[in-house]
Amino acid sequence: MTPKIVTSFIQGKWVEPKEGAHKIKIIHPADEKHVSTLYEADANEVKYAAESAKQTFESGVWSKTSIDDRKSVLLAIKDLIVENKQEIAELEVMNTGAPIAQAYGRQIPRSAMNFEFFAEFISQASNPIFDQNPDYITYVRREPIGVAGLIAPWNAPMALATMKIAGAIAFGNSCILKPSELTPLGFVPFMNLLKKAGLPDGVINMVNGRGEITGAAITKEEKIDVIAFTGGTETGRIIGAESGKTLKKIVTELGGKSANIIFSDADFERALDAAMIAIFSNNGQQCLAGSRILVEKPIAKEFKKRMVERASNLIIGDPFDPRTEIGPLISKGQIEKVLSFAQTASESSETNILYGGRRPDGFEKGYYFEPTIVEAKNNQTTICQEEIFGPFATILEFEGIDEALQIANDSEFGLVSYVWSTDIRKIMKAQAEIRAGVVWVNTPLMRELRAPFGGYKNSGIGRDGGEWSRNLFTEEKTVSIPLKDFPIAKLGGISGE
Ligand code: TXE
Repeated sequence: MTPKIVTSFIQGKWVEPKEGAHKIKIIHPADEKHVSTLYEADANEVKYAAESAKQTFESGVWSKTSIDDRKSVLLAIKDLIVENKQEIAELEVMNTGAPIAQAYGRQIPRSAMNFEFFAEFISQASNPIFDQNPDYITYVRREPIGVAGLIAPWNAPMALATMKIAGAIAFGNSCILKPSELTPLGFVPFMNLLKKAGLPDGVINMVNGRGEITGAAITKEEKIDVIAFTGGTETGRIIGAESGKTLKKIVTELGGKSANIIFSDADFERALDAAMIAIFSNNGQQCLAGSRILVEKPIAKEFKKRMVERASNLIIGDPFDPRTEIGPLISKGQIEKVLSFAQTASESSETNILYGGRRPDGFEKGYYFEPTIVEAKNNQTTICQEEIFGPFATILEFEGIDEALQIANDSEFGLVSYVWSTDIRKIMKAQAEIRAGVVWVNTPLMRELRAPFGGYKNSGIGRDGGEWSRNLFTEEKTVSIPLKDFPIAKLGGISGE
């Protein structure tokens, strides 16, 4: 059942809808129907959420519990996500238009896994001791930082937000989540399961609303100590600047225009399968999309032909149909943005649309966009430089590894990259020289939660994952204790005595 309204969730309770609140219509992107209404949290409501989170933190009810107790709550949250996966997945699809098979197969399992991962992580993490100096023992304590402000995007709402939530609370923090104003629905059943999992009220709070209102109030709030943000690069700049004013710690995971380099010695079929997944899964709306496909000249013609064939076979349809491979884009704004890139491609002499580039036939309603493949003559074209964020692949040809790496690095972004080759020398050169936070060699989308994830250049600042999430969400304290009495200089004593 789709909740009729969504408000804030603070101190374990849903906030009563306020008459004067700004209201946002939640739209199902497949038929453009108004399915729910969001009541926006203003700056006062964000303040209330921050006070609740701070008091909860300071009370110690969560921040001072034992690791074993915290671990069992995190595992209970994971179990409850699995138990409620149908409801959560359906709301996620209702909200995002992502194909249900992908919500079941990837997004919801990942949401559950985030809690399991951090439950296991905290039970194994240890801190360094320095005992090189025989007169002292010096060790490092990790303490929760306080209140985390978590600002999440709309493309994979549950999977991305729960990575932040699980990381924040595992280390003892309280948090305030702000989902995207486009996609609050899946968080309604999620917030409702927290009590049952044994999480004290006030540890996870949620406020909803537009970025420039509710989001901005989070970045300005002094009681918030750390911000974790995933979203667009321009928004990242604003959030970074605002957070700097109150000296918050911050991690940002921003846009990408990731190169997928396919050498002529690659396993062609596997590279083709992976290129399809990397650009067309989640309706192409993912930061780690392999959106710039670089193909070596000898195989380029065949690769383009086969990719077009595959794209023309993709099943576009109702995101609730388990066979659907491509659903609608998230919003009217997003489809207009993607269509404008198709327009640019159709007008430029530097680009050639091989497939798609328009709304598909038979879909009068909904934000549907055909899977699209465009070849570009040079990497300077708009469609090779800007993040499009839709099922829109650009293909460039190259000759030899030096040109491939030059093109791959010729981008303001550097989030992930893909390399397909059977030649270890090429692989080793590429993994060393690519300027991106992740290099996937002969595999698509391998998210190892133990390893750091984040971008170079305009793709962000900082990393998350295992130890890197711990760095973000904890303070480090160095404690030194002498092992014996030693002479302390007697300032103000009688000289020489
Ligand atoms: O994202 P925004 P938008 C990229 C993608 C997309 C573009 C714009 O290219 O087309 O960004 O998308 C909140 N203070 N990605 O405009 O605005 C906002 O409410 C505080 C890449 O929808 O960045 C939402 O919760 N918060 C990406 C979140 O930021 C603010 C995922 C993200 O929205 C704010 C999404 C402000 N001033 C888009 N302004 C990825 N890296 O996966 C907005 N927000």
